[in-house]
Amino acid sequence: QTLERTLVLVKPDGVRRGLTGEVIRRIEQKGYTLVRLELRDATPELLAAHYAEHEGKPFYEPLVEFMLSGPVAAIVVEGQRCIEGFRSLAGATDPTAAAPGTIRGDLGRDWGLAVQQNLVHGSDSPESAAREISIWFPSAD
Ligand code: DAT
Ligand code: MG
Repeated sequence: QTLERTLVLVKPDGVRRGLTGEVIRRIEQKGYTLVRLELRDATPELLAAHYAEHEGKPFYEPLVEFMLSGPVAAIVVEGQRCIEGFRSLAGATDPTAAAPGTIRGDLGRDWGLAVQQNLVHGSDSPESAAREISIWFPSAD
């Protein structure tokens, strides 16, 4: 048994399109628990910390700009192997490549939009999860 916590963000495109509930439904249907849930306006400081690994990449500035374009739903999810598990629920980074049955595959839209508009973020390792949860929820226990 590996009880884990992961940080999920419903990105501004997901919140704008009214898909927050659908993402949460899929998380809960999988059997995971919501530990924290908050609608949040990100800040440049928060995003610089969150996306530190991507700083300097060509998509970094547009990504941060997009993440500032509206509120995000920040969620701490708990469950058995939920870090890898939520990544499976989310699907491939590029929504046009994401498999049917996944959040990005089912709900992603190809409007010639950049890859950053892919509805959700999920931590990619136990180290990332701990780091990201402490960034978004500094008081999390
Ligand atoms: P993921 O969100 O699947 O973990 P990532 O950590 O590699 O993907 O990248 C973070 C976000 O940056 C991703 O959700 C969308 C954006 N992104 C990644 N690669 C990109 C690319 N080649 N062009 C545009 N945006 C990209
Ligand atoms: Mg990532």
